[in-house]
Amino acid sequence: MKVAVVGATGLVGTKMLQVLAERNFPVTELILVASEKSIGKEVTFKGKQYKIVSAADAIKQKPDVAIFSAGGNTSLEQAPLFAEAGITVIDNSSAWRMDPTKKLIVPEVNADVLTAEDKIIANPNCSTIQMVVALKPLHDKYQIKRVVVSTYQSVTGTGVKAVEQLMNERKGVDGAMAYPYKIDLNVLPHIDVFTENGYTKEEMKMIKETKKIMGDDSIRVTATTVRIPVMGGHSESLNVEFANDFDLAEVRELLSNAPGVVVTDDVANLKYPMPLDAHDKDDVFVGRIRRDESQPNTLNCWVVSDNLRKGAATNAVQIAEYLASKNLIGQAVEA
Ligand code: 11C
Repeated sequence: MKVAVVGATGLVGTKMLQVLAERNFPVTELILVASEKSIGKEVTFKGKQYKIVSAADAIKQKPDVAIFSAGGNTSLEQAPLFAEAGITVIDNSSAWRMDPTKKLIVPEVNADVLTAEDKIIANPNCSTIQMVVALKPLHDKYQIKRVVVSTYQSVTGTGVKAVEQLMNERKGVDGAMAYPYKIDLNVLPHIDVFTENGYTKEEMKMIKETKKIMGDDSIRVTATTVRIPVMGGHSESLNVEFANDFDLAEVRELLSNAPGVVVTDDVANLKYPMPLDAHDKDDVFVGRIRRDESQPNTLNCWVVSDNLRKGAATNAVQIAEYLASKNLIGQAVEA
């Protein structure tokens, strides 16, 4: 398969190449695209050097699939150009997620809705992805009424500049600020921009995207998203109210058997998910599974995953793997 990676030099783009290589995605040709200032630079994939090209050059080379992690504006501008040329786009930005004509996909949850006609497919926000992977098997069994989520998110979700800010602060070196405040030894209850209702865009993404991916508008979600000085992945405290009662042993079994989920829940031996352990892994780790004793049919749990992996690159590559396995790439008539 001829694969283009658009935004190949960013944190997610770099992880994308790592994941494509590790999972042995059948790349017959690789086309790397980045912003103008990177054109001509070389990037290594599986020991071979590739030169960064422009989006226009990439389209001329007619890849089968283009995986975008280049930001919303680039995606709004360039994804349709790829799609019009018959190239299937899997997009990591927020540009197309809530567009009713585009599918928002987490393979463990809703890959079955994909068809060969889907030429721009949206990859959800990282904090939403790990949450719905854990929620799906429980929703299928007990039907979720409401989720209260609080997040503890890694600086890698912001990008290279934020990682540099954290490292500079740790070394006591002055440098550019990715956040309005210090992040080391601090916690910022603020991810993405604030919206009119007092919530941040990150919080609204978790609310809206969850309903779309789960295909169920009746699920009520409220979120507080928080940045912490951590690198390995995002953590989430979930409080989930179900329509039906549950058995804790059965919850553990459902999660243990769910695709993409690893249950790490043995408090007697101090085993619970942590970002240090989730770092560079593809799974969603769930622990601290317990009943909310303050109201009926309600569960508390703790969910951790590497936001650059399952939250971005891995999920996008899994979408491509699904499309390839079902022969859904390159079948649709060119627009
Ligand atoms: C963060 N969740 O951790 C964000 C990063 O909509 O794809 C991903 C933003 C997005 O800051």
